[in-house]
Amino acid sequence: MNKTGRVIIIGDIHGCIRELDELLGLLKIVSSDSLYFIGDLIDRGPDPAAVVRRCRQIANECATYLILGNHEEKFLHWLQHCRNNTGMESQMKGTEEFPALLKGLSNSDIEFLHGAYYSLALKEENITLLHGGIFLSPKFPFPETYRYDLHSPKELKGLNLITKIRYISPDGKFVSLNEKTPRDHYWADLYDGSFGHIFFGHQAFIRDTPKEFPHATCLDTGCVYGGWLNAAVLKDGLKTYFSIQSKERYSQNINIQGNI
Ligand SMILES: [Mn+2]
Repeated sequence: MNKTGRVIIIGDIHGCIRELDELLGLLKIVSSDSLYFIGDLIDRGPDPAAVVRRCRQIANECATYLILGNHEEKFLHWLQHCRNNTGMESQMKGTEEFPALLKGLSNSDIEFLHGAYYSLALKEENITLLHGGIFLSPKFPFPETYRYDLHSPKELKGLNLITKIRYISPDGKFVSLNEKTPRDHYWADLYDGSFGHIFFGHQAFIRDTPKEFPHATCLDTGCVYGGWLNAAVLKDGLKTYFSIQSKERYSQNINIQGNI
């Protein structure tokens, strides 16, 4: 972590390369910056391979970190099955785009994805970065810093929920999207700040600025759904947002929160 540079956190890109390039142009990245992509670089949008390549290439310009999104997690899981000839990849749902994506990625791009973090704690800033959300249950692993390729499957047990959490039941359990009831709460409404301020993505809030919660900020402003691509820039205790409007609605979605 560079004390003098900016901390820049970029929301869910989902293959929107034109908007990403525009945002990077606006940000004018310099070598003292630290850049964090909050996950879901791929799927749904026009050119996911180009987005992975750009994120990997920009690591030559400044310190760059990728937070693992549920879409990257699924892609790496799928790839593991393909490489190990298990035949299981054909049974995985939501993998239609992966063969074409794989063709567009270099070994360095795939290595970049493997180096992603389930969660990343920036102690000096008192913030934690993750893609989906967390439980407040004591059973849930403390979301400090977990890198995808540096932990055993056992250590990572339960961590994969970090990429997927949206709703939590009244008794503190993960609720999948199609099982949500009015009694369940969005995790960020309940989060008490115990792990510092959390920057996250995953849930598209279609609006021109990130959605703020008492102790968390959602940077997914639905670029791929015709919304915006946002970056939060932290410097000297101040937070500024940089925003690019999507050029078109690339994907339809059943789970948009609307203008709230
Ligand atoms: Mn996601």
